[in-house]
Amino acid sequence: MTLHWTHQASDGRARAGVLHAAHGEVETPVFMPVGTAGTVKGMTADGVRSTGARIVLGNTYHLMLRPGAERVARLGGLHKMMDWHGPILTDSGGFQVMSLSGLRKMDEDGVTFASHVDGSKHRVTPERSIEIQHLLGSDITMCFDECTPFPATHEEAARSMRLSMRWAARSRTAFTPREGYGLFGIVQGSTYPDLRAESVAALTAIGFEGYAIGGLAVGEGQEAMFATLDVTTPLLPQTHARYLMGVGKPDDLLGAVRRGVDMFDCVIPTRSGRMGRAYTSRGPLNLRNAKHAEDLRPLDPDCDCPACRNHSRAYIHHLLKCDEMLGPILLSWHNIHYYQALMRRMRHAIQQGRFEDEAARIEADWSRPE
Ligand code: PRF
Ligand code: ZN
Repeated sequence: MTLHWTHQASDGRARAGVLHAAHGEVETPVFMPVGTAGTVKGMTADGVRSTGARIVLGNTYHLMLRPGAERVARLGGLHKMMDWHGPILTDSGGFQVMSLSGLRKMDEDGVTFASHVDGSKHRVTPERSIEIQHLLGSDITMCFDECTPFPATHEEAARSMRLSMRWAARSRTAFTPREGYGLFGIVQGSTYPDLRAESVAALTAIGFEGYAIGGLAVGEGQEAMFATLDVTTPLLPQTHARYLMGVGKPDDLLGAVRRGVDMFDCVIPTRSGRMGRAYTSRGPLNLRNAKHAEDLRPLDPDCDCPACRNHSRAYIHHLLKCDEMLGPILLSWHNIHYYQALMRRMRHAIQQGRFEDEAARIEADWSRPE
């Protein structure tokens, strides 16, 4: 059987389930740490696993530029290269081409772009994106799509979404099915309910092992993102995993799980960790702030990650002030651990039919003074 998702429990529209992948099983709702260039920045693979993470994300765009997809394959594939033996989902490249590369030219067939590393020219088509993801060895391959920029007129969003749907059909044809491996379609259509519905219909007619919701968290704001989820997730098959791409902050995750999303990825825990920010059960902290200079408390009293077990806010503040690399490492570790604990709490609450009670408690704690 190809990769699939089994339903365990529902509570309102929130769902708990299990993703069955070639490299292992993953309980959902799940947060996938981002391992862009073959590493979750600042962490060993063992460290990532110790946070509770069971699946990580890799990027076609970065790995095709360095070290190159064929080289990753010669090195034994992405799992072996990064010593991550659990499932890996790879993004298809279109989104990163648009946000990172220089000069781009898009046509019906694909995208030509200049590398953000050395300016060299590359071309990606749906067929090449799928081939690259095969070479990397991803458990979950993503269709090659265009993430419609925000804002977009209805006409622009329709043209862009329909191109992504033609690319989804080509991605499906290019994908070789294998036991435990799967291909996810990506719903586009900006914030327009009719276009989201058309996109879901186009993808479900083709048929995928899972369905991602793309084109959100691109500047529309949380209210519009939630409104778009409200009109999209009810249209998706109940039997398949739903993945909200590139989301988000803890309150985005909670609101999206409430609306029926099962999978997430985001650079926020690692990127904001590198910038000195910690997400905690009592809301975010900026550890560069002088108020932490003599604070002997841990980042989060409810956390048992190495940063919280062994170190004080004062020490982490000091590390950041001195630009010591351990500061960002400890904060990335804590943030990923916090995200995993948050997802586990939501999962258990769904399984026990008390999601809204738990959500209310989590939300109240975020704004409760310490
Ligand atoms: N498409 C792809 N990757 C993505 C997105 C998308 O729309 C987003 C949007 N938030 C993040 N990553 N392929
Ligand atoms: Zn911690």
